[in-house]
Amino acid sequence: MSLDQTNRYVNLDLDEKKLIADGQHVLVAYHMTPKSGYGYVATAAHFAAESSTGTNVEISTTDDYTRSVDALVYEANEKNKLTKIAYPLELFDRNITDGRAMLASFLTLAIGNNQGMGDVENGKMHDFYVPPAYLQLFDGPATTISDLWRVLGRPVVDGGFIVGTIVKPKLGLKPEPFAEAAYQFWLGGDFIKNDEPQGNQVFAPLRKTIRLVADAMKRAQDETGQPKLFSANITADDPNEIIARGEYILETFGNDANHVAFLVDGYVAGPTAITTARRHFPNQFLHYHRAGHGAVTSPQSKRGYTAFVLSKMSRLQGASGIHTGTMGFGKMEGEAGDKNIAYMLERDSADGPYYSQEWLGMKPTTPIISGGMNALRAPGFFKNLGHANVIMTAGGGSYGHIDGATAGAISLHQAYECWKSNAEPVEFAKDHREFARAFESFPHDADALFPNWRKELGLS
Ligand code: CAP
Ligand code: MG
Repeated sequence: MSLDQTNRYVNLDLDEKKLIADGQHVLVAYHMTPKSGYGYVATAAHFAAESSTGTNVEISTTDDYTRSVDALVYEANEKNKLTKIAYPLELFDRNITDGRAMLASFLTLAIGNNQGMGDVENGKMHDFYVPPAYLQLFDGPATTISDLWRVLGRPVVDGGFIVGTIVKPKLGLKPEPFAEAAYQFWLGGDFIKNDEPQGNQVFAPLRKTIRLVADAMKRAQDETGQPKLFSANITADDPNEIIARGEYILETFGNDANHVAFLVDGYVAGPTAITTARRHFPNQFLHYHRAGHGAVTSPQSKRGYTAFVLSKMSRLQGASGIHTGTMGFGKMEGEAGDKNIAYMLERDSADGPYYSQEWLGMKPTTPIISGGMNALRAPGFFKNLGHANVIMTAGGGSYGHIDGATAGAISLHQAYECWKSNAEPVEFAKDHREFARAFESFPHDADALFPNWRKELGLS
C-alpha cells in the first residue's frame, strides 16, 4: 500500500474563484482514473505529489518551504473522474537568460511523471488556467494573420479567407515538379505550405527547391498581379539547423522575404523548435503543424492532453497559427464543437471546458484548417465557425480538382463567396464553373453533402 498523502496534497476547501482572484496558481483539470483497488482521493493526492514536490515515500529533506509550494488537489470527483490541481507559480522554471517562462517546465510537471504512475490507470489534461503573473512570462505570438493580410494587400482587420494548399504528393517530388506544382496553385490561390515531412530530402535538396519556389512565386505574382505566400518547413532537432534553414530561405526569397512564413512541426519537434523559430524569426508568421498530436489528443487516448490544450499551449509559445482540425468537416478526427478551440486562440477572452481565460491583449493565434478539405466542404465549415478569417490548406482539395490546382484554388475562393453570399451551393455552382467542377472532382463528398447535385447541374 503506498503512502497516504491526502493530508498534504489535498485541500478540498480551496475555492477556485479565490485561487483565480489571488492569481498565484496555474489550475489544471484532468480526467483521472485510479488503477482498480486504489482510492480516488488518495490517488489524486499521489498524482499531485508526483507532479510537484513529492514522491511515493516521506523523505527527510522536505522542509517547510517545500510544503508551501506543494501542488494541491482542490477537486476530486470520483463520479466524473474529474481531478483539479492548483500548481503554485513558484514551481515553474524560468529562463536564466531573461526570466521568462518555458512550456517545457509546464509540461514536465503537469503532464510528466504523472503519466506513468503505478496507481493511476490514466490521467488526461482537459483544460488549464494561466493567471496574469504567469501569462506575461510567455512570448505569445509576434506576427499574426494581420501580417499576412497586409502582404496580400487586404485590410489588416477582417482581411478574410486565405486560400491555401499543401504541395502534394506529401513526398516524392523533385525540385522542378515541386516548384511547378506551387506555380500552378499560385495562379489561383494565396498560400502554399510545405507538407509536414518536406524539408531537405536527398531527391529534393532544400537549397535547390527553395530557389525554384522563390522563382515560381515571382512568376505567379507577375502573372496574376497578386502577392503570394509560402510557409516553408524549417523543422529540425537542432536549433542551429532551424536557424540555418530560416536564414537561407529568407535570403533566397530576397524582396519577397515578408511573403514567407515558417512551418514548424511543433508536436514532434517540441517547444524548443517552436521557441527557436519564434525568437529568431519574430517577423515571420510562425505556422505550427501538429502532426503526431493524435497520439495524445485523440479521444481514444486516455492519457496526455486534448487538442484544445495543445492549441492553448501553442498561443503561449507564440504560434501565429496552428492547425486546429476541420471540426468534423474534413478527414481527421474532430467535431463541430471544436470551434471553441478556435475561439480560445483568436479572442482576448474565451471559455474552455473548465476555465475561462483572459489573454490580456496577447496577440491571437490563427486557426489553420486542413485535412481533407475542398470547396464542397468549406461553406459548411464557415457556417459552423461563424467566420472565415482563417487559413485553409487543402492539398487533395486543390491537386485533386479535375481541372488542376489553379482551378482547385479558384473553387476554394468561390466556396468562400458562396458562404459570404449565403447562397445555396448547388445553385451557386450553376454560374461558378470551378466550384461546379469540384462536385465532379469529389463526387463522394458531393453525394453526401448535396444528394441532388447531378440532376441540378444537368449531369447524368
Ligand atoms: C492535409 C495534410 C495535413 C493534415 C494535418 C496531410 O492534406 O497536409 O498535414 O491535414 O492535419 O498531410 O494530411 P490534405 P491537421 O489537404 O490532402 O488532406 O490539420 O488536423 O493537423
Ligand atoms: Mg500534411
